Amino acid sequence: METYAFLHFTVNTFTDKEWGYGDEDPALFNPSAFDAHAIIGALKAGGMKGVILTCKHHDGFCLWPTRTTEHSVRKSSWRNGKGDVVRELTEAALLQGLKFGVYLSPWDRNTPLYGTSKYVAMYREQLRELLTGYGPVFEVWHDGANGGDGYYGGAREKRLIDKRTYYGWPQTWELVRSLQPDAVIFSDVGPDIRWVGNESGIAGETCWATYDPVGEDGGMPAPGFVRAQEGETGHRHGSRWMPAECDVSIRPGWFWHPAEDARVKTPGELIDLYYKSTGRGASFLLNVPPDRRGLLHENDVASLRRFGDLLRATFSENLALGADAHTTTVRGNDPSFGPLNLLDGDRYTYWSTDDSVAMPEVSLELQRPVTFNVVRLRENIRLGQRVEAFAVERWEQGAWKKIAEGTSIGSCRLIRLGEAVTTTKVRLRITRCPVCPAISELGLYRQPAIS
Ligand code: FUL
Ligand code: CA
Repeated sequence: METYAFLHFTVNTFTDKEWGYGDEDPALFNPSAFDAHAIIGALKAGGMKGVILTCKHHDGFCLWPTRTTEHSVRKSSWRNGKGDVVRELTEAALLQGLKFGVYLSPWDRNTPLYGTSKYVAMYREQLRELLTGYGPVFEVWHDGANGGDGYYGGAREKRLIDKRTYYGWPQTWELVRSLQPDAVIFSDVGPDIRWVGNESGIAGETCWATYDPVGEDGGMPAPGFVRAQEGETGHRHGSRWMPAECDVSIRPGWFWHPAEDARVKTPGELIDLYYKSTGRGASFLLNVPPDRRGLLHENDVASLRRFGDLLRATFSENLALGADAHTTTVRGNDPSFGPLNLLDGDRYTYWSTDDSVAMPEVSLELQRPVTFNVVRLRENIRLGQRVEAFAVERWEQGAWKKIAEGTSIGSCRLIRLGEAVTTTKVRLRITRCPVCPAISELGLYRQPAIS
């Protein structure tokens, strides 16, 4: 999906905190003008294809009227205790064509049950409510944070759990599978997609979808207990398919704080992050926190919109369209593996070669001189990540001249050139690949100036 949004919203929005202790009065949650349609509309203008909501953050307050605890919107003053943030957001998302995802914090600083097996049952029941009551869910997000200290029904103490065994993750994942088989499950250890290992929104310059998470002590890993840095690049010969997701906030904090209204990332900074996440084959999960009105702040909305406009302006036209494509070799001389598949806008039709040819070249002869500053490459990701190194060249004064080189491609590799180049021919050389490549796009684009 490449780009989707996070919404961090709960009692913290009203207490100006990042982590609530769990003793917050539910009445605090009282957005004055909550408007799910406005929030979803602003995310859509920013090019977001889905939205993941903190249905419950570490403080334990539930944004939907759960049957599992009293600590929810039902006890709040918002909509006289009859409101349901999850309901309103899922309906607005459905209407505007965004997918919906669930963040449900495994750590719960409110419930007295935390630390016992009864809490694990409660957590699963909360998941069951969210995964059965609100339509399709595209992603389930399991955080790794467990700080220990909390309210815990009044005990106000430190409770430590064994991150590897307490939650019984395999069983919880089975539950998600049975209720929402199409949802991808996120955590530090997958099983479907992995944390990239930082909260700056940046994947490794080389980034593999394959990965074998390792525990902090070199042994068994668990959410909140991994050698996180290895998530940035993944492992070339990893045994599991677990692409990276890059989460980052549009502001310094995850929740809205009045003091950060002037510290919203600029469209240029967002574009930069897009190239360093989506452009390295990972996905970009951008947090935009609603304020006390229950709306996205004007500064965030403006930045998002400009970001979305820039992406649309850049990628709406592949300047290589209409080019003649030449290659020394096509798999089985079969046109269905021919190089025009690079230009058809379909990320699963691809150019490939015979099994014996792993490092081929393809050149595009453009109909007229074309000026571009972005190159987009894609592999047919259904056939795995094959390429380990490539070079892009342009034709200049009767010779090929290298303009870029890189390593992994994956589902999307974006190359930004320092300055725009104008040429009539472009060549892609696969310079390291253990098997025949399966390339589905070679696109040339022009990004307009940012301001
Ligand atoms: C972290 C949490 O502790 C933060 O509050 C936030 O939700 C972030 C996305 O994940 O682990
Ligand atoms: Ca294609």
